Parts: sequence; structure tokens; C-alpha cells
Amino acid sequence: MANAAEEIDAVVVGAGFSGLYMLHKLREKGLSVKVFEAGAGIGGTWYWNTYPGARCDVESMDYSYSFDPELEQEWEWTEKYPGQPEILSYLQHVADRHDLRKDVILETRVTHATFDERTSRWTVRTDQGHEVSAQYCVMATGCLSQPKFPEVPGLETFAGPWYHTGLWPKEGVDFSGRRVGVIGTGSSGIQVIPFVADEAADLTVFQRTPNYVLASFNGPIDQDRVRDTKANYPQAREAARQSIFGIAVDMPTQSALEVSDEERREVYQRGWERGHLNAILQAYTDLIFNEESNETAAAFIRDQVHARVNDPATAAKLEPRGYPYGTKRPCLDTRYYETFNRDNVHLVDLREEALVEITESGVRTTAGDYAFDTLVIATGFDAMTGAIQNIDITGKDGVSVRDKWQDGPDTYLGLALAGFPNLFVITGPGSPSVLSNMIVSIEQHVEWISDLVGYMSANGHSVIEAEAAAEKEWTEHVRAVGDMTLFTKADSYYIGANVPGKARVLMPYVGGVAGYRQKCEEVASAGYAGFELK
Ligand code: NA7
Repeated sequence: MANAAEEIDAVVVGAGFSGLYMLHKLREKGLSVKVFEAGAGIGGTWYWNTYPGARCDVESMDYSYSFDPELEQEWEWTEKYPGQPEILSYLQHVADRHDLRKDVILETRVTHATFDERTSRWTVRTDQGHEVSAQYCVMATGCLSQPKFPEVPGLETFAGPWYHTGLWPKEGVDFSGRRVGVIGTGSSGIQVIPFVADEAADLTVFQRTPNYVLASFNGPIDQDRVRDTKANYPQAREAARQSIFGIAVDMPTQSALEVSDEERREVYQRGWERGHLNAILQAYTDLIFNEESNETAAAFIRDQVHARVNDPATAAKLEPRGYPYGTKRPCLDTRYYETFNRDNVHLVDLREEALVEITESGVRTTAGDYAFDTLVIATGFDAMTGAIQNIDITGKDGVSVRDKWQDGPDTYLGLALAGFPNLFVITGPGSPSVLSNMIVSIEQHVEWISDLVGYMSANGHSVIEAEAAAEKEWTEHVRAVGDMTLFTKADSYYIGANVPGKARVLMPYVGGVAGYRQKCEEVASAGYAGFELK
């Protein structure tokens, strides 16, 4: 308890991929660092999301740190797409290998971070009574870490157990013989549903928006791919850094409308069989810019739903419609659509009958009552800003991040906020973040921040703050680039549409990982242009 105002160099909030690497890099710079982590273990997303079927939708060979060449050679992934237990063991291995755990304080939630203008230091307080004074404060709080619940009333009145996918009990859940309701069909829902269906007596899925779900073709990892990648890891990493989404793919040269229907179908079929999140989305230059082009891919995916679901009426409900493909996070599945061919699985379309409330015995929609023993809440997260705004962060002149972000999360490069000196956000709004391979973006941010810290000490600076004009210009650029795409056409968490009252603004930067990295490098080589250093 209570290390009253202990003085250290840096506080890092969160011990997932970003917090652990930030700790490692700041230590290398000779800083004293403390990491506060709310979970009882390290791992962030991969600590919390332990529901059956939890899996990353970026391939194993691409979803790992690049900073430790020996580690990337030694570590053996077993499947094409890494499952949650494997990613968590990887992170635990990294923490042990780099002796990171000794500076991580678990089961401790940061509640307040307050900038003291007199000393130019952050006072950070936790729910366990810590009070730490630090020169730097880094929010490594994750983009999808603040769980969101259905907005309808009554969850607390439900008599049976209920589980949010993002807060899954570590001891697991036994669904056998139970009548189960699952609310939500984003990645978490579509991953957990086949596993619940295997065990439950009866499963009802409540779907509000049907997703574009691609088959993952997951399985044992291809050893040729492993050998090739390991033989060329530096080049493979560099190709990822110089890509749009942080995953190297062959870049298209044609519009979807420039080719014949037959050729396009063959290309989409090959993309489909590749079992990859971006294989279809990046098959043509304009799928994310032009609705007519996008519709060609959307229609192809709809056909796949009908090929996999036996009952045409159920398939019609599962067909993704009403928004362009790729503008909400598409999903990769294992057995999702086929699960609806089981006799014990039912689908409720919430666009036909809206959710009204959760009752003591189950779920009420405008069409009637459904009785359940157990509920699974797969309704996602208050993405990108939720975890940061959950902390009382107060900068200069007593202004809080919550106040500042009321009309949308303005940042400079998604890394820094005017009015909040020496505070950094890893993969924050205004950076590629959730629209990229998170590990590639995390490494870039962490390295940029640690280089900056090195630059400051080498040049005798102790305070850095984003200039308001630079922040405004960057935020306008982020929105302008977003407006050139179809991303604003869907009610997605990318634009805050999944949280009532949240500003409707496209939060991730869609200008691409490579261009963004170049901008950050230019800013740094110009002596941190757009920042004021003291
Ligand atoms: P997502 O992708 O935000 O999905 C949440 C799902 O829950 C989605 O189908 C939502 O429907 C649904 N939802 C949310 N609120 C409600 C209410 N009130 N009523 C009914 N349905 C609701 O979160 P996930 O956890 O699945 O995935 C998050 C990310 O993790 C994913 O993108 C990957 O990057 C990994 P909606 O679409 O909003 O109509």
C-alpha cells in the first residue's frame, strides 16, 4: 500500500503488448518505471479475453514483437492464427525473458493522473492507495479494453449467471445442459458462439448488425511459411512497417470496376481461400473508397453465407447488408455460419424485433420473451477512448481529457495532447491503431516515445507539449483522410457509434501505417516539430 508520492521517472498504465514494451524501452534509457495493471496478470487484451474460441485475426507470424531477433527465431507458433492461450504464454515468456515483471504492479487500477504545473510532473493515484510522482505518464491502456454493455436496462435483475466476453472468468464456464442467450455478433460473438453451441442445450443468438465474416481456414501453422519468414524476418518486418495496415500484401493496381465479373469473382475466390482479413479488401484499389466497387466484394461474401447456411431464411438474416464491407471490423471465423445449421441454435434478428430489456428470466424484445439460464454479453468495448477517459486525467489549467474530448478525441499524431505535457498515448485516436496490425503500430509508438525521451535528456529538456495548432492541423487531416473513404458510412466502433452519446468521429487514422510512420519520423527529425520543448 501507499508509497506516498514516491518519485520515479515514468508511469506506464497497462501491461499488455504496449505497456510491457514501453517498460523495456524506458528502462533501456535508464529511467525508473512503474507499470500499473488492473488485471491479476500481465497480457492486457489477452489476459482478459479468455472466452472459448478467443483468437487473433492477424496471422501468428505477423502478430509478434520484432524487437528481439532471437525471440522471433526461437518462438514456435503452432497455428496459422494464434489462440488466446498461446498469445498469453508468448507475452509471459517475453516478460520473463526481459525480467519485466518486477516493475509491474498487478490488480491495481490507475484512477487519477494530475499534472502539476509548478513541478511539471504527473501525480498518479491508484485504487490501491499508491501515489506516485513521475516526469512522464504513458497510457498503454489498449484500444479495446473498456467493456461496453447492452444499453437496455435489467442485466442486474437477471437471475442466472452472465459473462461479458471481455471479462471472462479464468476458471471457465460450463454451458452443458443450459439454455444460453448470446447478445452481439462482432468478433467476440462469432468466435464464442460455436463453442457455446457445442455444449449448451439450446443457444439463441441476438444479432443487431450482421457482420462480414470470412473463413479463417485456421489450422496447424504451415512450416514452409515459418521457415521462409524466419529466414527473412527483417525484410518481412520492414514490409509490414511499409504497408497500409501493418500487414504486407501484394498491392493492387486496378479498380474493381475495371475487370470483368468473371475475373473479379476468381480474384475474390482466391482471396477467400487465403483465409485472411485483408485478402479481399485489398484485392482492388478502390474497395474502401467507392461504394459500387465495394458492393462487388460485399455481394461475393453474401453468397458465401448462403453456401454455408442450410436454411435460406436464416442465411438471409445473416447476410451482411446496409453498410459497405470493411467499414466495420470484418471477422474471421471457424465454424460460425455452420453453427446455425445445428438444431439447438436459433437466430433472433434485432432489426426485426428490438431488444427491450433483460429480465429476471431472460431477454425481452418487442416480439416477446426468451427464457435463459445463462447470458453471454458480447457487446464489445468503448473503443479507443473509453479506457483513457475512465481515468481522471487532468492537465494544465485543470482541464480534463474527458472535457477536452467531448466533441471527439483531438490528438497530435494520436500520441500526445495539447495541454497535457509529458503525457503519451500508445496507439491512440488519430493514429492507425485498430485499423492496423496492433503490434506493428505499438512498436512504432513505443520506439518513437523512447527516442523522444532520449532526445530530451540529451538536449537538456524536461517538458514537452504538443502545440494546439499542430494538434488541430493533424486532427483535421485525420478527419479529411477519413472522409475520402467509406468508413463513415457504417455505425461502427471506429466512429464511436456503438456508444450512445459518444462523438461521431472516425478515430483511427486511415492514411496507412507507412505514411503515418514517415510523418512521425519527419516530426522527430525536425527536432519534434509541432511540439514545444522546455
Ligand atoms: P464489437 O465488434 O464492437 O461487436 C459488438 C457486437 O455487439 C456487435 O454485433 C454489436 O452490434 C452488438 N451490440 C452492441 N451493443 C448492442 C446492443 N445494445 N444491443 C444489441 N447488440 C449490441 O466487439 P467485439 O468484442 O466482438 O470485437 C471487438 C474487437 O476485438 C474486434 O473488432 C477485433 O478487433 C477484436 P452492432 O454491430 O453495434 O449493431
